[in-house]
Amino acid sequence: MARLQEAAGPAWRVTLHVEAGSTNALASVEPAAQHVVVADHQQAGRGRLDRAWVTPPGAALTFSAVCDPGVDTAWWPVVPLVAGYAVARAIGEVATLKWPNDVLVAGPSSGSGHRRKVCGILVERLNTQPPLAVIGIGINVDQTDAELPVPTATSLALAGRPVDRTELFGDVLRHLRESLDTFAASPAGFVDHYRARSATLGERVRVDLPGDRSITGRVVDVDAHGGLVVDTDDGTLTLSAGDVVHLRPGE
Ligand code: BT5
Repeated sequence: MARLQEAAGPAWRVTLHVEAGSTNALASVEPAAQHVVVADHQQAGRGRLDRAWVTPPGAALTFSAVCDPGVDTAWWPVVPLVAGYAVARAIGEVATLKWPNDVLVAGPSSGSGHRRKVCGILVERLNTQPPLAVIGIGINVDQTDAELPVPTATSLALAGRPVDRTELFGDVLRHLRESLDTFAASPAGFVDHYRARSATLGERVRVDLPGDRSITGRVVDVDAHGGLVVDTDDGTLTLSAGDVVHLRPGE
């Protein structure tokens, strides 16, 4: 525990749980800005839309950082992108972002450049005064192939990037604080940083939308409010939510 607090630095107050249901749920109970709840083993991790985030004991980094983004409500949709960007920076050049905030790295057997998800992020907004963001971050660090829940996942170890979990934790928090500060200083300008890390810009994609609809097209932009701009046969659409699948040639 002392190592975790030391890695986080004085800007954050860290609470460690050996086992927890969901760190996002725990962090929301008595929310306080700059508090980080960490689980060594998260047993009921939450994804978006009631999906599960599944990690074995001791192999992943699962935590939730509570913060006040310090921006007008209109800019809150960008907060998840800021978090994804911060994690990608902490992991290094090999990491790119699938819109809005999945962090991808090359898979274990992917000379072809096929990339897999190494980190998922769930941002929830609390109606406190001021409103606080609970930024839940799950990073696959040491998992073996057999320990990954889905074929689209990989871990840093499998991608040839072994890293100490505690060091990575400190790096992510440092980048998170830095990226949130950059964002708060100029919310409209943040997306320029994000675009440079995007694996989705320029790609042909299918986007599965809430409510069983999907669209296909080419991604032409991520706008200043974090929206995905897609050219489709029926015109240009700007999406604020959805699951993106990068299509391969011919798909
Ligand atoms: C996410 O949702 O990617 C957000 C995940 C956030 C997890 C963190 S861990 C700390 C904090 N506390 C929580 O309770 N949650 C946060 P989504 O985009 O909906 O992706 C979920 C989907 O990713 C699942 O339906 C699986 O297909 C896949 N998945 C589940 N576990 C995974 C893993 N360990 N690695 C990669 N993919 C996974």
